[in-house]
Amino acid sequence: GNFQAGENGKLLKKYCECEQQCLEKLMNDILRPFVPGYYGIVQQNDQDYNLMDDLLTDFDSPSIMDCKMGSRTYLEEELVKARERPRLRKDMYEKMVAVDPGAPSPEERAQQAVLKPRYMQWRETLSSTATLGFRIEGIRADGTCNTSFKKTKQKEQVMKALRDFVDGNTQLLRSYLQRLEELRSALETSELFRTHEVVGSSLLFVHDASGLARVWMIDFGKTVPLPPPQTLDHRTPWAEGNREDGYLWGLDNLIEIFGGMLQD
Ligand code: 4IP
Ligand code: MN
Repeated sequence: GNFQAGENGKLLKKYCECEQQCLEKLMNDILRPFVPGYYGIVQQNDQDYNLMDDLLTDFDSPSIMDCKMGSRTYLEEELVKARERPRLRKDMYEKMVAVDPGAPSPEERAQQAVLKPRYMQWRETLSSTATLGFRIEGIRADGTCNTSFKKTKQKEQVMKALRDFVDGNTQLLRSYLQRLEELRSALETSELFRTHEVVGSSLLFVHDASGLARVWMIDFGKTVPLPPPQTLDHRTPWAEGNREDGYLWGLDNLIEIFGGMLQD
């Protein structure tokens, strides 16, 4: 897999240069408390890894949720690549028909393959990514993994998944909501966030029976610097070329949903 257990509360994640650059910069950014601590590159069995904090060490049998943030889950360069040298992806076609046999177009069916942007956009519109700016990728609780959220799209479906995740515990909802609001304030002042396109990054929610609940930003393999002096507000709708990622729009929606659940 992508991960190896490290020593004393650390984790090795398969090296990715983009992620390495980002983690290094995050260590000097206001976002530092919201990301895993980063300790540089290490080698193991001829493979390079990024060494970072294992975010689960302070928890006892944690419940974990991964929410992929943003309204776009692929870099704009994927569109350029798909136009200039289209690569037929049989693996993505297979993943598509496994979820919805009716999804491929007649042409895609004939080719038994799809282009990557097509697959990524299909995933976005099937889930809440396109309509809410985030989606639940997976939840792990009581020793079982649930990744069957590919069609979790409506606000009500999202709320049900969140309520199940916290097992109806409103104090946990409150803790998460507070942490999300703190994160939003930090994001709105972060120099790194203003100057980077943040795609495919997730929020990791972790709690346990003690009531400890935290949220971290993870996965920076597609977080890339913009050419200066370009900046993003992360709320403006995406149009090809503007590089907006919808990250804060998604976080606004997530915060509103948590808040709404506390009102019910
Ligand atoms: C995956 O699709 C995810 O979108 C990956 O994004 C993406 O990796 C994969 O593209 C794609 O197959 P499923 O989640 O539906 O399986 P992420 O890494 O953000 O989770 P990229 O390379 O875009 O980061 P390929 O091209 O790696 O297969
Ligand atoms: Mn992820």
